[in-house]
This record gives sequence, structure tokens and C-alpha cells, in this order.
Amino acid sequence: MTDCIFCKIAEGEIPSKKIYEDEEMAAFHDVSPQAPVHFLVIPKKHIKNIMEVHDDHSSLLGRLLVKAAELSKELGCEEKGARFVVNCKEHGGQTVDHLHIHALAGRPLEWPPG
Ligand code: DGP
Repeated sequence: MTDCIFCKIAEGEIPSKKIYEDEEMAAFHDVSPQAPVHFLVIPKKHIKNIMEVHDDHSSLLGRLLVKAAELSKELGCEEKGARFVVNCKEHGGQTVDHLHIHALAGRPLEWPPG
């Protein structure tokens, strides 16, 4: 999608601190980190949000989650853990309309969220 910031990051048109990339996904550090470790995993294909997915996306979604977990371990979060979050639409706090998984770690995170 031409005006989507995460599509542009996926295509390399906007710079980011990428930590992983393959033909179907990219992972990069969040520009506004809310924890010492805060990165995003996105599909390169433009999917607006988690409510737009259907059965055909199941394997892709699984691989995005597996990659988020793998990268969090590579970044030293295995012992203390991490939080994996998918915000959706206005009440879910989604600000970028391209599906993404947040991985947050490196400090204790409160629950429930505000
Ligand atoms: P959400 O609120 O769930 O839609 O989260 C969007 C996140 O994306 C937010 O934590 C900030 C991050 N973000 C927005 N624009 C950019 C950008 O241009 N580069 C990077 N690396 N992160 C961005």
C-alpha cells in the first residue's frame, strides 16, 4: 500500500533498525521504545489489522509469532520473559494500520494495561 509507513519500511523506502527480514516478514526496533527491548514484527503483505485476517493467513501469523519469540530470545529475553502484543483499531490503541506484533521486554511490565 503506497501510503503505509510499515509497507515503506518493509520495502526499505523508509530507514529502520531492522533485526530480521525474509521474503514475507520484517522485524525492526520500535522508533518510540516503551521498554529496553521493543521491536515490531510485520508481514510484508499489507494486512490492516488482526481483524482482517482469515484462515489463509494462519501459517503466516504462526510464523510471525515464532519469529517474535525467536528474536526476543536472541535479544536476551529468554530468562525474564517478554510481552507480545497486537493492538487493533482505536480502542486497541493501534496507530499504524498495518498488522504488527509488538515484543516488549527488559523490565517488568504492568498488567492490566491502562
Ligand atoms: P501501534 O500503536 O500498535 O499501532 O504501534 C505502532 C508502533 O509503531 C508505535 O509503537 C511506534 C512505531 N512506529 C511508528 N512509526 C514508526 C517508524 O517510522 N519507524 C519505526 N521503527 N517505528 C514506528
